[in-house]
Amino acid sequence: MTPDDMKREAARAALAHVESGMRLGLGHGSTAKHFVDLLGEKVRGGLEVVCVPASEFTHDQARDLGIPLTTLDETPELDLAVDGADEIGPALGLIKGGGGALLREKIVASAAASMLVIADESKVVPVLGRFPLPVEVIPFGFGATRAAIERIAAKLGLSGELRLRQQSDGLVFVTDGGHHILDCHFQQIPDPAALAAGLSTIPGVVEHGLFLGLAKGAYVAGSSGVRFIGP
Ligand code: ABF
Repeated sequence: MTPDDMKREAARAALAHVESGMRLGLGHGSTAKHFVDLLGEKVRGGLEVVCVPASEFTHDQARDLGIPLTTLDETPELDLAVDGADEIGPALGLIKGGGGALLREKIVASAAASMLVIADESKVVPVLGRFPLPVEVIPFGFGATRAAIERIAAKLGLSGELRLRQQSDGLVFVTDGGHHILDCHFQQIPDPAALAAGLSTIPGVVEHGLFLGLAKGAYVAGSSGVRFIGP
């Protein structure tokens, strides 16, 4: 199986949780894209769901597949959110946001009674942090926000480069919400809860990519098949 086949198999496993009548949150990224593709097939087969997409990309994909869409204004409570992750650590703690959609992903996941993660085995890690932690920041006051993040990191014994995310053409990346992303290369985050709490105190931080206590399970696909990681 190629890594892409694994992502598709993880997505297929999560699809087994979807029933007619459900209100779904749809994530973003290449694994979530497989889920949306497979969901589209089910919808064409008669499955009745309404979905809130977490990115413009997923919105357009779902719309093109004929998947009924709604918003969190019309449908503030969801039954299930299904999304990928950049890292899956202990206790189903996640790093997300490599795809640049972490804010909407977190809003959608938080609106759902349950969140399932879909990923290939490469995403499972013993300690979060090898993947640079994305922190979404307001452009205004960027320098002060960056300095505040550095202070909080230093207090927790974390060091590493904080890099403003750029697009391939060298321009600063702008999120769907009009913000920037600072990728924090900490390598290891032994206490994700303390870092999450610290980041949340900084006014210029819109959100961060630590998703703690949100995922209720993960389907992880490897060459020998799909396994479930539970709480
Ligand atoms: C999103 O997709 C993320 O938050 C994460 O950044 C990414 C995972 O990407 P992929 O599924 O392409 O590996 O859900």
